[in-house]
This record gives sequence, C-alpha cells and structure tokens, in this order.
Amino acid sequence: MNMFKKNLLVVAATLVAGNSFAAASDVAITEWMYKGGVGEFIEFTNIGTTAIDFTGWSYDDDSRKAGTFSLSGFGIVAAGESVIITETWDNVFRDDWGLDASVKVLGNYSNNIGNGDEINIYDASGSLVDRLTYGSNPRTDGTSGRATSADALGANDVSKWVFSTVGDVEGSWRAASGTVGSPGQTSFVSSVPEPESYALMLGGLALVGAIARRRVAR
Ligand SMILES: [Ca+2]
Ligand SMILES: [Ca+2]
Ligand SMILES: [Ca+2]
Repeated sequence: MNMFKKNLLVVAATLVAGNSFAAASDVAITEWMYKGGVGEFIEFTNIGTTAIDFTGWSYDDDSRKAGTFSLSGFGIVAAGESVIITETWDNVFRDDWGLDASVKVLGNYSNNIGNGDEINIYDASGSLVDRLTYGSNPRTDGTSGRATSADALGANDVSKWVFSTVGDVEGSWRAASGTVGSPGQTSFVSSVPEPESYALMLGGLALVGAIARRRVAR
C-alpha cells in the first residue's frame, strides 16, 4: 500500500471512530482577559492543521489541577478554530461581544483568574498542553492580552504579550460593555486548509462513503 492510500485509510478510520488525530501541543492559549465588562474570558486555539477532540480536556488556574473545569463541551475543535471559556453565562458573553452562534463558548466556571494568576490547559490524559503565567503587566482589565507573534504561543513568556486594541492584527473590537478583544478568532492560523488537506479530507470522505455503501449493500 502506498503512503497516500495509507493516509486515506488513517483519515477514514479516524472519521469513523471519531477520534482526535493531532498532537496535544497543537492547542495554545491565544488570548485572555482577567477582568471584563461581563466577565473574564480565555481563548484557546487549535493552531495545528487537523481537528482535535476536546473530550476529557480541562482547564485550571494556578491551582494546577487537571480536571477542575471540563472542556469536553467543545467537542471536536477544527484546525484553526478558537474557542472560549468565560466565568459568565455563555449567552451573556455572546450577546456582549456580538458573537456568531458558530463560536463555541463554555460559560459559568467558578475558578476566577486574578490579576497575577495562571492559565493551564490539560488534555484527556491530564498532561499539561499549555500554560501562561502572568503578573499585573499587561493588566488585562477591560482589555484582553494577545500574543505578539507565533513564537509567543506555548512559550509561557508574558513579556511577549500586549494589549488588544480596536482594529489590531487580531481584528479586535469593542464589546457592548466597552471591553476590547477578539474572542473566537486569531491571526495565528489560516482558516483555509492547505490543498493537500482538502485532498485528504475528500479522499477520506469518499472512502467512508464507499464503506457505508458496502455496508448498506450487504
Ligand atoms: Ca477575574
Ligand atoms: Ca484564581
Ligand atoms: Ca482572539
């Protein structure tokens, strides 16, 4: 079997099984606001090129305990997709920022992050995927913090983070409550899959279709 066919089988098997097929390190913290108009928020982004299943994943602050707040509700997070957790209700957050229904928001967590705290994300095995330890600079009160470059992602170096401003490279805007940020989107990923990804996806889907047809025929 050549490599291409083998890849197609892997993709098809993954689609059928519904498993993730990307490394955990493909998820990064891409934005945070410790205090906002309707509540703090943290944005995580799948910066890899394949979908990731968040079932069993979790978040915690500086208590560093995997399993504290479940991220399973995000389900399958597509390549390039940014997802949000917030301490307020998801609908309140959505209304304030004017978010499209397609942006995934998990609300109502109780482990509030403070001015000088830590953000930790863990995968289903409880392994740390990304961490951002921050102090009072930038003081993300009403204005979110964003990474200055792709190198800043996963680096746990807050000196590489700056305040968001309306119309910045992230496309930040002002929420109804007056706070500024870009929840649900980031400049660090391309929303358009590479041509080879399309080929793999289409090939995988065709294979799944063929398998399904064969099952029906039986
Ligand atoms: Ca807070
Ligand atoms: Ca805290
Ligand atoms: Ca963002």
